[in-house]
Amino acid sequence: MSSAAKQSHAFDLAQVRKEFPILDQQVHGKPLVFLDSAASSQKPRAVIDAMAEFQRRDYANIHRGVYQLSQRATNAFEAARERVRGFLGAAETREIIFTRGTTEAINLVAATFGRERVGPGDEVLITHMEHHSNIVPWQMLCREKGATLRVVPIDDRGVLDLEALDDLLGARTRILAVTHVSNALGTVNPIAEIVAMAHAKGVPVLVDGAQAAPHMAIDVQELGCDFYAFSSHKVFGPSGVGALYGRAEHLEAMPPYQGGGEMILSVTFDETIYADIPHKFEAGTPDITGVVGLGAALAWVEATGLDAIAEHEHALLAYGTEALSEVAGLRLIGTAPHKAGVLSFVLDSAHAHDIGTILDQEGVAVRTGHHCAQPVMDRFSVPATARASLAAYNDRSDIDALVRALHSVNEMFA
Ligand code: 7TS
Repeated sequence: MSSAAKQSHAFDLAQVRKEFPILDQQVHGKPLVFLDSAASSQKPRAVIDAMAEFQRRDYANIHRGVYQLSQRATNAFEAARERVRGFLGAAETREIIFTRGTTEAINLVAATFGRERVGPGDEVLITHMEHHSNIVPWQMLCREKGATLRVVPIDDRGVLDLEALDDLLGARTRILAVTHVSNALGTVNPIAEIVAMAHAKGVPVLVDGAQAAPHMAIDVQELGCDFYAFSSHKVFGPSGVGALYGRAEHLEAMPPYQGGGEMILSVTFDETIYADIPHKFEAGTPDITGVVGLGAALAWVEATGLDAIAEHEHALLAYGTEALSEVAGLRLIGTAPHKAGVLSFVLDSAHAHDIGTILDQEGVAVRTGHHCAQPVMDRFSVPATARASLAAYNDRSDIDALVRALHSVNEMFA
């Protein structure tokens, strides 16, 4: 079988596109070309329907009622936790904590694990390509504790300097927080190798998986990391929910993040006994329907096949990289040899915001700005970039539309 035939058997792009009803519309009289999935992905019918059905038939608060509906809702919620476990390759379901998303997951670790571990004179290590979500919580912790935030440099392609990383992992390093995939550059970091380097020096590792989860198969046991965070809304699920994986031995030793209902075994005015993990970290009524939606999204991803998605996106990234090289005055920001589906660029002729506005008139949705990664913009001495980001449902015609629209930007500003 030819590789093309093999791919079409494994991954039916036309069918995938059909499963996303939002894609079938016009904006400004032009067919919608959605190239902003790194900000948030669109939702397949399976997710939209699962959430609607759940609310129509099974909705109730969880972990408390003895009645049918509450039990059904609890079962659906806990089934989603088991699905997240499988998705991440975690050993145990109790290692999965539901959060509001990646941002809250990182804040949770900084405020509990971090606060207990980091003291005056200690160091927290991050990299120059982090999203603000994986910078600011650590900066806040360092301020509070009189600790120092150290930053691993990146080169002109946006590749992490692993030698510098090794040098920066020192006797005072208490945690390393690193992104799996950069949202602004697309760089895929060699997480297993990085974790091995950190662990050799006794440093635990948190991985920000927000941009990896939609694009590649993840196995936290193979990666060896201590924590792994991702957001539902970037992996075809609803916004407002996400998950944190943490090794059971860490989670058990960590103090709770927030206090309230759900996270206790018993409460008196003198003393509270906390619930076991994962519930210890899930105070208050969660986004129940959102979690059910996340479960449906991961089921969709698994049925579609992450390896097939990755292969499709990789081919599309290569096609897009080649096609953009033909646009006059375009410079790609982020040219690492190992990249996920992000095409960040600047044009000589126009500012990123003008590019975004003109592309929108052509029906092409891209994000422009600093992408919540201002240190990356500083590193490349640009105020902002335009970023086209790919998902399973994009095809070559989307790239062609982008390139056509960029030619019209050039003509307009010539
Ligand atoms: N980490 C990375 C690498 C991200 O790309 C994002 C969101 C976050 C963390 C935060 O995720 P949240 O779901 O908690 O908000 N990135 C982007 C983006 O690139 N454009 O909009 C949001």
